[in-house]
Amino acid sequence: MDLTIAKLRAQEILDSRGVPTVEVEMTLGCGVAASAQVPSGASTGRHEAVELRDGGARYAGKGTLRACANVEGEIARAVAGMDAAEQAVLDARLIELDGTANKGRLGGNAILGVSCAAARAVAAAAGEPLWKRLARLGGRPRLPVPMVNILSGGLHAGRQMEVQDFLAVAHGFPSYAEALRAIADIHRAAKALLDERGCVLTGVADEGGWGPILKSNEEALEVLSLAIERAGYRPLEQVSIALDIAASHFYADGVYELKSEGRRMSAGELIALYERWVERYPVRSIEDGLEQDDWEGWKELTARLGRKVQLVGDDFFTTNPARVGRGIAEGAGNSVLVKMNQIGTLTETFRVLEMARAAGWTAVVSARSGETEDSFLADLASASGAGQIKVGSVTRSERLAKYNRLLWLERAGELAWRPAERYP
Ligand code: 2PG
Ligand code: MG
Repeated sequence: MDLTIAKLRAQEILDSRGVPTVEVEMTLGCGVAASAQVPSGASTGRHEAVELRDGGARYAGKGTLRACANVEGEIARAVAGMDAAEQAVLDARLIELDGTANKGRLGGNAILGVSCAAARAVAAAAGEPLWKRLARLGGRPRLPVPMVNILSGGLHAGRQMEVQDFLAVAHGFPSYAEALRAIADIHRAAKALLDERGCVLTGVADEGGWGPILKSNEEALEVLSLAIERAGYRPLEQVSIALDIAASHFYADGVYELKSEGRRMSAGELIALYERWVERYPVRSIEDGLEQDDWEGWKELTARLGRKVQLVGDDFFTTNPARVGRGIAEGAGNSVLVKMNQIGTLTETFRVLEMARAAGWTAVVSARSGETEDSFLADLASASGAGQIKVGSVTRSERLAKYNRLLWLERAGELAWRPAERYP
């Protein structure tokens, strides 16, 4: 079968916020074609791969016509005739062609689209599910535990609260389907609790979570804890709470400002607050608890909470092998959030997953707040055996494309589900 790259097409499409992004379609020599859509973040990290945007007035500068032109022009010429099944060789060629450290010349969005479309096209040509193809890139397949957004704040919900995500992790269930059902129950119970408190709901936020106006960040934590119990589940044994603090987005000049509560805190005071939350509530995972370049603070956070709590680096690591390597060496964090578009190729994404595994760290495969209907992440999380997936809430179809795809993958019966009573 001819798996050489014959043709690339790229289309400017819209993401779940109505902002342009990129879809790439790859056609192989054998005639099989497949495509992949690229997501886009809002609370982005300083060290992420660069999304190439057009600038100017069109789409308020956010158009992706230049990125698409790069796919159909320079990239297509450079990769024509290459073997699409040689993912590492293809990705290395893309990186070399771009020539910058942050993929800013051709665009991380253009490059990732090509990288993912290649994996899909090869899977389609072989007539196998995407996860099987991806597993060949270095995974230990198993279904992921869902980490699901129930309440939203921060940049995803008009900054009503500073903490960006209050999530439920359903880990103590006999199957993925049962875990997902528990999440839907908790999501419903949270709404009922918010209604009872007479809370003004601002509709759903960017990732489909409830975006309530509450008195404090801690009140959201209280509501989520109550929702778990009201839905009939045992905290810590079946369901734990994860927080994505996204602390870089309320930090300036050494100070974390909780505006909604009229409080200003140092890194040490914020860590003390987390310690209190971990004592009082079933919190077992904290993402981006501190600012993205505060290496000393992260070491202190890890020393104080790392034995009990999963400390996930998102903006802190930006799925970057060099930053994750430093975190492992220095004891800063103990878990990595994996977002393909932060780094820009599948090969580098798998490298980060492998580094985490080798260090005994956990990993969470994550979507972006700006998503598409592409379900690629469900296959990536399953193929890699990352163990956890975070795709937003259980509303809005760009989120459900992934959660629902996992239901089918479980039903096919080839992927193991390893529920753990203790989390992480
Ligand atoms: C995050 C992500 C997804 P964004 O911070 O983890 O929740 O948000 O895509 O806006 O960076
Ligand atoms: Mg995050």
